[in-house]
Amino acid sequence: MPSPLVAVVMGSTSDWDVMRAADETLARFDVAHECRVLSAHRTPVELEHYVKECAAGGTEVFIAAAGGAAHLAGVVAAHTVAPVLGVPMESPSLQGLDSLLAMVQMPAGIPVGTLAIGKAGATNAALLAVAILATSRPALREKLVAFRKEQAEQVLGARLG
Ligand code: RP5
Repeated sequence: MPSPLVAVVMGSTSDWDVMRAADETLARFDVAHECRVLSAHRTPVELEHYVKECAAGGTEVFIAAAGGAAHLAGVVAAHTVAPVLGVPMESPSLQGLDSLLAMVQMPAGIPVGTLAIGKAGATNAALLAVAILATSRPALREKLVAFRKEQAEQVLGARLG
């Protein structure tokens, strides 16, 4: 199996309802990607193996989603020099503020680009992954420009009442 261009990992199946937005966004841009459930604490060995295998096989961007203590994205970043985009999941106890603070507070040296909590973060992580890939892929850049144009037209064409 060839490595996906973008690897999307999440800590639990309970994250999938939100992370579906990243999957759908990457699919919209025809970006080869794979979504997997792998946990930093429940499956640490398999996670390390997956990240190293993807990175060696040509994966260019990782997206990692987790909630609560949310160390998944940091652990992914520890095993690759490819860009890692983190999506904090909304948690039942602290509404995702815990996930956000855990993810965004990476000590200097191992960066994680942290997006917004929840679905907006999932969508934007995918769009940012597309933008990263588009720096060296003119066709993908064109698609991104068209997406922005379509979005602007929807806003400008909105009729209220
Ligand atoms: C994290 O703990 C997962 O990313 C999820 O957001 C959270 C809760 O996981 P479950 O208890 O629902 O499996 O590891």
